[in-house]
Amino acid sequence: MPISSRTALLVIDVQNDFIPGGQLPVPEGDQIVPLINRIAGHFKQVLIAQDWHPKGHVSFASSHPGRQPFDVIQLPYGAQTLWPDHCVQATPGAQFHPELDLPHAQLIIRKGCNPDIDSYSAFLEADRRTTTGLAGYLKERGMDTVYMVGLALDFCVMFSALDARAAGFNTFVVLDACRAIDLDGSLAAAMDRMQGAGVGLIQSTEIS
Ligand code: VGL
Ligand code: ZN
Repeated sequence: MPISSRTALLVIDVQNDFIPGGQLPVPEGDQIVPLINRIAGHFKQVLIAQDWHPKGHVSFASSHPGRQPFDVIQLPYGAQTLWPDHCVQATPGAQFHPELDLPHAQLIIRKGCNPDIDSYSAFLEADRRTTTGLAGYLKERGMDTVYMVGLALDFCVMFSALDARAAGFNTFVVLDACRAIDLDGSLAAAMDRMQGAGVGLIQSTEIS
C-alpha cells in the first residue's frame, strides 16, 4: 500500500520503561525500534505518543496500599489494572528509546498526565470523556488514515486504534512493529477487538 498525503504514522510509547530493563518491560520491546525507524521513512506525517504520568499516579500499585502490580481495582471510571511505577514525568524511564530516530516527527502527544485518570489511548482518557485533542489535530491537518506502531499492542496500541476508528479514521496496526504485554489473554482479546472494529491488521512488508 503506498502512503497517501492524508495518512499519518502514530508511534506509541517507545519509552525506556517499556523496554527490557525498564519498570514495565514489554518482551522484545527493543526489537521493533529499527523497524519503526525504517517504516517512518515512508510517512510525511509522523506523530509520537508518550506515556507521561505524574508521581503517585492512580494507575500505580504503589498509590494503593496493600495492592500489587497487575491487580485490577475499580475506579470511578471502571476497572483499572495497577502497574509498577512507570513513565514518571521527566525521569529517564519516560524518555524515548535512545535509538528511536524520528527527526521529521511533528507532534509529541503526552498522555496519562491527569493524576486521577489513566490513558492508554492517545485519543481518549480512561474516563472515555476527556479527549487529548489528537483527533482534532489530525482532522485539521486533513488526515483521514492513521497507521500505528509501538508498545504495547494489547494496551496503548489497541485502545488508540479503537479510538481512531471510532473517530472516523481508516486505521491500520502494523503488527510486526508492535509487541504485547500479554496479561491474562490480553493479546488474543486485543486482536479480536481490533478486528471486530474494522482496524486493519497488517505487516510492515505491506507498506511501500
Ligand atoms: C501502557 C500500561 C500502562 C502502554 C501504558 O503503553 O501500553 N501500558 N501504561
Ligand atoms: Zn502508563
